[in-house]
Amino acid sequence: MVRNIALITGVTGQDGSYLADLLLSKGYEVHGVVRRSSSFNTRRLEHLYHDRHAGGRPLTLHYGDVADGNCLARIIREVRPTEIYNLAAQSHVRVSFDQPTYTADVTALGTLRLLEALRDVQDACGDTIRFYQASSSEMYGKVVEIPQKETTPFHPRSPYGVAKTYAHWITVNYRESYGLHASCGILFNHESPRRGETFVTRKITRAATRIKLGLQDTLFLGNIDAKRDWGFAGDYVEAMWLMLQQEEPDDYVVSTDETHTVREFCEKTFAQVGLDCDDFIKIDPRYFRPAEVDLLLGDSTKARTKLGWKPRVSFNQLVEMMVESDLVLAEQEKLLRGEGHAMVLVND
Ligand code: NAP
Ligand code: G4F
Repeated sequence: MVRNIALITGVTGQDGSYLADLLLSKGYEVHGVVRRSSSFNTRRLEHLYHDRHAGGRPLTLHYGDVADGNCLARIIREVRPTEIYNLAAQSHVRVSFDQPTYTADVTALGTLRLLEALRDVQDACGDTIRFYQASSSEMYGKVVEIPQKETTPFHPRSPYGVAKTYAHWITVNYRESYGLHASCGILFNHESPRRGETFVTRKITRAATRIKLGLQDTLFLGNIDAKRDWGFAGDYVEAMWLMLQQEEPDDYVVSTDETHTVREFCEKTFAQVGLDCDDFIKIDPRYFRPAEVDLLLGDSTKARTKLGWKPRVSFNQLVEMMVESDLVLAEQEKLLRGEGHAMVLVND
């Protein structure tokens, strides 16, 4: 019988939760690494917990951290996965300027620790474990070519971009040195209703919906001229899985091949709730970065032809989906406020 056992680091994040949904729906036994936290950090997985009680397949969580190589080896030995998806990272670009050493330790060296643990267990147990690395379009940084494809040279512009470039190359190096089935997905920005609230798209959809319901009056932003190639996270996790189903490991760009400014994202979002964004946006220098990535635009021809992958959700549909979901949250917040409950608001 074919064993399909996946281990996901970063399972509590946006992509980890969509990937867990996808793999469970495909009949995988799914395990996730979760960091110990003083408060719950499994919010994005709650629906799976409820599914489990309704007879769905189980998701098993293991305490661990990519800063701790010993625990990674122990988890891999216990789980004996057939596929590992490395999604764990300090993934916020602005924060990486404030915490460069920590970002390097988790995002760059965390990948090396995981590859070393995989190699040790693979050698000791004779298993073959396929490996996925979450590489990023942020590695292109100050782009030398438009659009960016697999062969475009990297020029990272942030400690995060530099850390991801290390993680990318160490994965390629382990593939070439030790014959690992290790693939890197160079994913362009992807968003969803589960996106962290301090990334720009979610910050905008949260603010517009809260402004609409009278819960907020201003949206403070940084560089609204930056251009990004934004897709839907649910589509992108499918590309991750497809990469590990190929006979040969390889690296792939995953993108929509369309680019939009942050301003356009604001205009569409506010228009959807019947407002004009110019009435509410204030530019705050706090949100500018010491070095910016001005333009990202992918060329995903290789993923489309070799993997048979394509994005299903358009830019407009993505905005609509996020606004709809955040409207519900804003309505709930308003209701709670009416009942005298306080809420902590995030606007970073
Ligand atoms: P995310 O929502 O920020 O999730 C990051 C995950 O990593 C969370 O589960 C987080 O745990 C976990 N994590 C952080 N530090 C860790 C550590 N020391 N040990 C173990 N786990 C740790 O990011 P995402 O948007 O899902 O992205 C997934 C991956 O793809 C990341 O590696 C990101 O850098 C990369 N990527 C993302 C995009 C994008 O546009 N979303 C594009 C390209 C590449 P907590 O929940 O406890 O914080
Ligand atoms: O949403 P962002 O923070 O995403 P960014 O920096 O592109 O990084 C994301 O995508 C990468 C893939 O290229 C991932 F690897 C990474 O993990 C992360 O998921 O910012 C997008 C743009 C930037 O140009 C930023 O300067 O929006 C601009 N921006 C303008 N005002 C802002 C804000 N970004 C944030 N977070 N907050 C603002 O107030």
